Amino acid sequence: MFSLFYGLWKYIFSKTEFHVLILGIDKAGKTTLLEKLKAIYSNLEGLPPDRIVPTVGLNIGRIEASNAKLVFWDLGGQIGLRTIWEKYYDEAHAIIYVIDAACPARFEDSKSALEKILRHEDLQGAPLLILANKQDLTGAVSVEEVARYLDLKELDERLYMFEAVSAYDGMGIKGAVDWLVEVMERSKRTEALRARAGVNGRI
Ligand SMILES: Nc1nc2c(ncn2[C@@H]2O[C@H](COP(=O)(O)OP(=O)(O)O)[C@@H](O)[C@H]2O)c(=O)[nH]1
Ligand SMILES: [Mg+2]
Repeated sequence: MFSLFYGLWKYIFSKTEFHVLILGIDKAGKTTLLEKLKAIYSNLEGLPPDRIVPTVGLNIGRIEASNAKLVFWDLGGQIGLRTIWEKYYDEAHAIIYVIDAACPARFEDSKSALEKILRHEDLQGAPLLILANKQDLTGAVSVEEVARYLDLKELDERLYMFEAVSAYDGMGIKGAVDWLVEVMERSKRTEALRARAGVNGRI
């Protein structure tokens, strides 16, 4: 009986909550973005203590947007922490990839880190939102230029969007989140994650 209710609970839960990875190299602005997301969607619930993961290099943010519950995982970007990323890949509905648009010197590093992410089998089909961050800085390059620089080859089957944002002043963030919710609701990846949660719950 317990397992039946647990399965049902798990199914309902998995239907209403989306997990979004915030990735990018260090200093791209991931944590600043997470804090801005929390500030913009201020009807956030507090994080229940039992769900706080004390792992070094991981921040969690929960918001509600467009009638969906979103859980953001901000994973540390330093090289030494990148192995932690993979543990979260499997459960993610979508990826936000943050790039410091004002620092072309690190575009190459950013590009290769993203290519590695896109090749990872646990992230297959996860919609991808690429943010050209720090647009408030005069030295920031445009989102078109960032897209041209990245010249990504592995996006054919993936839902993706580039967006110019500023994690400082909030520019572009609402539109980006709206897009994210919309694509997560209809992506094959979400369908697969739901099916998996449902099957596990019934066992
Ligand atoms: N001007 C500006 N600075 C930013 C923006 N986002 C982040 N930063 C700064 O960039 C640095 C790295 O940000 P942080 O969020 O710690 O990067 P993370 O390592 O990717 O989590 C910090 O000094 C931030 O204040 C932005 O949109 N505009
Ligand atoms: Mg950070």
